[in-house]
Amino acid sequence: MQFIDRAVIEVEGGKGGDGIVAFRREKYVPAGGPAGGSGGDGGSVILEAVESLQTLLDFQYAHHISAKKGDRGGTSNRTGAAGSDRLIEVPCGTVVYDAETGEPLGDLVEPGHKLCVAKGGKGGFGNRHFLSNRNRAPEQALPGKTGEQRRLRLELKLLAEVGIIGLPNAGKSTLISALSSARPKVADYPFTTLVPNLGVVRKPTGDGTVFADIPGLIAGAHAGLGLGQDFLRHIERTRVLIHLINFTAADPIADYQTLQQELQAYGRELPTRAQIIALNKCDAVESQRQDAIAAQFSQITNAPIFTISAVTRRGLESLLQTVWQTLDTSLSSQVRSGDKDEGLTGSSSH
Ligand SMILES: Nc1nc2c(ncn2[C@@H]2O[C@H](COP(=O)(O)OP(=O)(O)OP(=O)(O)O)[C@@H](O)[C@H]2O)c(=O)[nH]1
Ligand SMILES: [Mg+2]
Repeated sequence: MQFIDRAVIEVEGGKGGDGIVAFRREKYVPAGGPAGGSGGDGGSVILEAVESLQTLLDFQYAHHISAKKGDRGGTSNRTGAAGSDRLIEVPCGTVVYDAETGEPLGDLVEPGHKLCVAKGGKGGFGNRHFLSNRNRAPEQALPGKTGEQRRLRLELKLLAEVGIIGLPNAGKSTLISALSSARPKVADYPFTTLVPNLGVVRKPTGDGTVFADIPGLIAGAHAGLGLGQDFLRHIERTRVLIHLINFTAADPIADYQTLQQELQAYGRELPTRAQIIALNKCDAVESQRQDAIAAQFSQITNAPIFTISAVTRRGLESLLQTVWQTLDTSLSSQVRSGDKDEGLTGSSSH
């Protein structure tokens, strides 16, 4: 399941430092020569791909990013200090465009890849630079050049890591609205949502994780009924599923089983995908019935079970905590099986 995360930012290289006009004034030297140093170059803005970011969430608020300017030249022919570069971390896979012309500027794929997006301005020459046989005492110095300025469009293809599944009307779209800035239509009838919605949910560690609201799963979806078959294919790429159950339904257990059977029938890796069960709409169910249903669920599954309300937000914090933990666990087991895969590829590629 992919969608494009976008951000527009302005970047500006630092201005070069000005060159200065100065003359040597030393004891016993009647007419000192020119000694005005040149300005230092301005710093550049450089993007760098890092593994620790997965989304462009951080750029929603950082619109203008500039590097430091270079210092003025000094007396005694000293060049001003260069302005330091400004390094901006972006997720691996970020594609960078000039926002005005649409021209692609680069593709930051591997961690450590860097791209200079706004060069700092050159420092201006001090008068010492203009010393020549014809002009022994130049009075001329140049100002530093301004840094490059650009509007950039950053684009990143996102993979949804968490899929929210459940029968129509379970509250999937309501839940993704409560957790992220996605605003899909919510209504009290089935099949309100026709295509998956994605939303970025911020982790406690800061970066975002992509959640997908997967609509249209009904009995028979694996065989092409409803809208669901395509979407089942999409959730193959997620790492954790939140199975959302409508607490107010006549038979929540049967609803759960219907969807589980779809996952089984579809096969691939879906039946073994990590799952978390969220019993939704608890605000509309009296607590005795809540307890009874939750107890029934704990009889038939080992998955963690949460009682939530996407409307009042009850239980959402604990649900998210378990999502983060499950993602961490599935990541470390993926790394282990990734090692194994590498070994296999290695042995077969001769
Ligand atoms: N009382 C209550 N109602 C809820 C809750 N969550 C969702 N609803 C209501 O349930 C109905 C369906 O919600 P949606 O979020 O559209 O459900 P969905 O799973 O996205 O449905 P489809 O898009 O049709 O698959 C709406 O009327 C929601 O207001 C909840 O926690 N409590
Ligand atoms: Mg919906």
